Amino acid sequence: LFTPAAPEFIGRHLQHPSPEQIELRDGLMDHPAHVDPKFLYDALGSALFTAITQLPEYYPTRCEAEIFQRHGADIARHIGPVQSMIDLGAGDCVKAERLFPSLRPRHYVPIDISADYLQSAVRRLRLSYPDLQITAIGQDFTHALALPAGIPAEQRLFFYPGSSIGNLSPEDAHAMLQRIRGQCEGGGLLVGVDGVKPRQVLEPAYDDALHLTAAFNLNLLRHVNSVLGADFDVDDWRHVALFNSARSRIEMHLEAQRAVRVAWPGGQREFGAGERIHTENSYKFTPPSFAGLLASAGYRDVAHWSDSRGWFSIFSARA
Ligand code: AVI
Repeated sequence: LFTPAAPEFIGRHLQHPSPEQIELRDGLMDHPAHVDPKFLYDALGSALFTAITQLPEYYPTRCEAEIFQRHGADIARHIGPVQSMIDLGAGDCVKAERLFPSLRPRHYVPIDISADYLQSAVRRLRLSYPDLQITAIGQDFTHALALPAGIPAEQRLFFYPGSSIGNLSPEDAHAMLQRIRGQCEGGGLLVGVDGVKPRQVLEPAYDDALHLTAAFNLNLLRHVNSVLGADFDVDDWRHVALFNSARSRIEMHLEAQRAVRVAWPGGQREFGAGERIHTENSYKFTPPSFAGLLASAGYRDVAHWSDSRGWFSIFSARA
């Protein structure tokens, strides 16, 4: 049954749709439907992602921590002195914090689309590091990167951990790397990259036994409901994660468990049973393929370190 939203809600959403509402509406009407993975990260989504990083199946976070633990001194040597550390997708800021003792930045600039979540992390950091200058920015940096003035480019180290670069299409990843380079010429980039590995390892990492990743993916529908005024019922959908080896990426989808009609102010769509909404890609790279991407985006002096199983790598490069 189609229940229209309250008139004032329709008015607010229809007369002046925000860019986010237009993006969502267009993605939902596409064939196949898609929603940008940034909509995974409302406050609950960010908390669910933090929980995912503690799952036994989700290896990237532990592999990355192992690399910093085993090779931190080497990595710090390769980077050289750091004045300002700009943390892209900082989340709870814990990854950057682990590097403070070896990199010793004077200024920390965490950037995250989930501004509320970032604020609470920064409150905690300010207590622990009273001498560290912190400038927190709530921003979707995937299309544009606006930084506070007064930090010379050559003093900037961009920190992009966790293989978040893999959530971008190859074209967007290349553009993003170029954009970062444009902001730190003479400075550097430290980026975490997930490796290609057997499906038996990859798929459980994105479809865990506790169903936390399923909750993370399904929560996107609630976020879409609140941004677009849509009426998705989470119970109508199920989480699907699969490794597409031809494209070297994990794909996450939400699959309709039955025929459903979803409405939002000014629009609606019917989904057949089994029809999917594509919600995320997570690209996996071989070390040479990522080194090639960095070189094509203009970086030099590229070095990388991997964990003991060779599952994950940290790349350091000069801009
Ligand atoms: C944030 N990003 C690197 C995660 C990944 O592994 O692609 C997002 C994620 N999706 C499902 N689990 C984790």
